[in-house]
Amino acid sequence: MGILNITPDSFSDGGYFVGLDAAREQAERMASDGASIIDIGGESTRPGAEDVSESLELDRVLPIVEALKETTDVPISIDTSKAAVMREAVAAGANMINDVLALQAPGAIEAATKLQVPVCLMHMQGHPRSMQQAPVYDDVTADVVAFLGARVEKCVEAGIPRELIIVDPGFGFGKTHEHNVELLANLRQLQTLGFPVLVGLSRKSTLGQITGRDVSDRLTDSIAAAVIAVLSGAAIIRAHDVKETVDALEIARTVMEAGT
Ligand code: YH5
Repeated sequence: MGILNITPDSFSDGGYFVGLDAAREQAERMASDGASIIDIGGESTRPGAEDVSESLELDRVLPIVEALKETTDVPISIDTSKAAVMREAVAAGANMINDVLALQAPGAIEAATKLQVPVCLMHMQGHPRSMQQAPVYDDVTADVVAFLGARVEKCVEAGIPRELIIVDPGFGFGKTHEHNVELLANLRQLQTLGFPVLVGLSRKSTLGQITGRDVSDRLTDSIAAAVIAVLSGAAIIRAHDVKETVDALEIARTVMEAGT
């Protein structure tokens, strides 16, 4: 899953403009580098981020979905927690929902049930604005597994087919560095849920805390984490650097498939 960076530029009339040509170019590159999914969004879910209004999120994201549908056949994932954005983005051609709130926002579970597209349910402790202040767990892996298991059951009860559900431990979302490392070490336990596991560690601070690298210099860190995740059973890797990640994961896949 390639992460599409949408860079909002302010427009002279005070309106809002997103670099559509840059988005198209980025998407084309990710497609030719071997991405299976392109994820749109993300900025609003970074630690400390402020809430974005529904209309602003729609204004930002819909033109990009429309532009990418003209540009590439690679499935598009929409990174949102808002029911209206899910509906409009899928109407515009998005193929998947990536929700860091695991469909807990008002109307989200109903929207996703109606849309019948794959949905990634992510674990987060707390709220993006405050989640990194003092996250506490008794057993982080057990807590994440229990939360995701409960959300999965809610979704299935609501009418989302099991076949459409993906789970994600939510690295960096309400977790200390130690929690993140423990979760990655225990990633295999997420497979007991019986769903594909998505992992997003690309360029995250927890990697920088190990290597001391700045966010602009975490490619090697991210590749190492992606390989560990796949060897621990992850099915989907969310990554900024698609070409390098795809190469590394081809090595991992080849070796995994050669085991006797
Ligand atoms: C995720 O893990 N993450 S947005 C801080 C960084 C680098 C990257 C300081 N959306 C996930 O990518 N969706 C985000 O460096 C996600 N799983 C899923 N499913 C945060 C992000 C980032 C934050």
